[in-house]
Amino acid sequence: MTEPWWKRAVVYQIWPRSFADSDGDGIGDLKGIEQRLDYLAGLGVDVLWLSPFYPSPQDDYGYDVSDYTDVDPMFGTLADFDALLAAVHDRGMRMIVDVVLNHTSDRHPWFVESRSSPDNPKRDWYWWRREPNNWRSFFSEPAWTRDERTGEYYLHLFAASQPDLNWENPQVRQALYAMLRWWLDRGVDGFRMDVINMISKDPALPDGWVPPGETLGHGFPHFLYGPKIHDYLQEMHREVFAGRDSTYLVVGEMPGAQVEQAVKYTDPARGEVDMVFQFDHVGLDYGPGGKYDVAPFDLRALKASFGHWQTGLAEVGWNSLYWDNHDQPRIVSRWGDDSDAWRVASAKALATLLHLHRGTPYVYQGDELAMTNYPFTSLDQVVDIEGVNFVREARAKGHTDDAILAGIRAHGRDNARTPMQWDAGGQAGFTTGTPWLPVNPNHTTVNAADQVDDPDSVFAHYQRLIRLRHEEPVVALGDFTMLLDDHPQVYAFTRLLDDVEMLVMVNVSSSDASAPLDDADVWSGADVVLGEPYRPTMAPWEQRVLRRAVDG
Ligand code: TEU
Repeated sequence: MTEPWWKRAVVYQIWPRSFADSDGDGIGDLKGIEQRLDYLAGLGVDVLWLSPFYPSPQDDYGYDVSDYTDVDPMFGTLADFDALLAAVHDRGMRMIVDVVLNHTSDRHPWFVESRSSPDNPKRDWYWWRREPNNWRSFFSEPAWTRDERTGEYYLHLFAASQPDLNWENPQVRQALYAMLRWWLDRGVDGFRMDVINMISKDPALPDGWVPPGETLGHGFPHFLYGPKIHDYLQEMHREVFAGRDSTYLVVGEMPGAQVEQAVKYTDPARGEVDMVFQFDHVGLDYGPGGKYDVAPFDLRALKASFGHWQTGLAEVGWNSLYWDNHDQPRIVSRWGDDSDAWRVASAKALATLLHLHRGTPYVYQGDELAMTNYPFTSLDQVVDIEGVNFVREARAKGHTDDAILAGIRAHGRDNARTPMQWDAGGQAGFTTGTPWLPVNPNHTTVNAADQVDDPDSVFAHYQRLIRLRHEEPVVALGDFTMLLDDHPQVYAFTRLLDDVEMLVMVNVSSSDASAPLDDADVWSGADVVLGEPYRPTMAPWEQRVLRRAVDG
């Protein structure tokens, strides 16, 4: 059985607002992306994931869509989109688009109609209630807003300007399926589906558990794995992809998804999605206070999490592999070491660790350059709605600005959203105008121009890893076995396929490590694919990838 193409692919995420600005308005756009396609082809990635570019009031930077089948003028036109897609295909790459199916903008005509009166035919396209339940939204406020016009409340798991669609209503589902078919007819190669595991709610909308000292409840058990989630995903798959001969890529973003659920979601026989973005590892350094309460990182916890998912989807299903995206801080600053001494080595080490697991790797724009977190100095610099709402709530709870700033500096989403660093010039080559968000001052030393022709650069290391996945079947398809589970510094594992075994060892720390392997002798003479030959000690951020032949 031939494996689907995406099992050997590497995906590159573009967050259009901050990738490349072609018209000097300080905001990235589609023409800007097209102008940088040779850079992406040179990196070797197979698929571009384009975060939302649709008309939007930009309250949540595009994840509040007011028109699903057009392009926001700040990003360009549908003609620009078609030209971009054609140019991507001309270079042998594919492109998937981000679709936001759980909620729309409150400026979307569907919601404008729905809120107009209780008798409007689209009233039931959203969740309206005379009395709200106690759910908390993901953006630090009640998940219900009272609409003055009718005195009723509507549900929004995110911002008040992102009302949730009511998937119980078949008209809603059919309208979304038609939209998805519209983009497939336009030639896109698949979808990244935003918070797709939240589309089925428990229709009783019961109150959630209220943590001590809090007033709002956590509704997660009532919408993160709703009663009809598998029915809806299977219906969508039938309605959207049936009768189409291409093999598309569909990745579902699923906060809170568990391995057992992911096996069902990604089992090809069930016709739901191809892979999911799970959040287990991105919460490992969250303290009891949540995302902005930063707790120490423990490599053993990461090994336990990745190991759990590697084993859990070894037989059925498929993993996505990611450190970063537009919602996460930069990994080299988070679990690497972004000091001048270790930034390059730690970025390469973390890339090797991630890319050689079994699953499809995702590169977030700038990861391949070791872009770092932004040196925020004040809470006034926070522009992301999740951060802004968190700051307001934390201040109301009496937290000091210094404490809040520490959380924002470490885990704020704006860290991932600073403009792409193309060169050391004024605005990092991102724009000839004034960027909508300041460029990271370290762009003078961290930029693409300095790296694309440097064989020792982080960019070149990503090229090697991507080539390895294309050329070595063991990387794409080999069985995974974790080693040294309890080692606090070294992450080690093997991959095995037929008569080829690969050993991957990475010192995930800025200090020397001792990491003797029980079967060291079998690796002493192995081929060195990346890094250093085997020896029982490892230098800070040292990595080694060895290959040997085994009896198949
Ligand atoms: O993110 C869903 C999500 O769970 C994140 O918001 C998460 O809560 C947090 O930021 C990461 O720890 C998706 C999109 O990726 C995000 O940009 C949107 O804000 C959100 O959905 C609503 O559409």
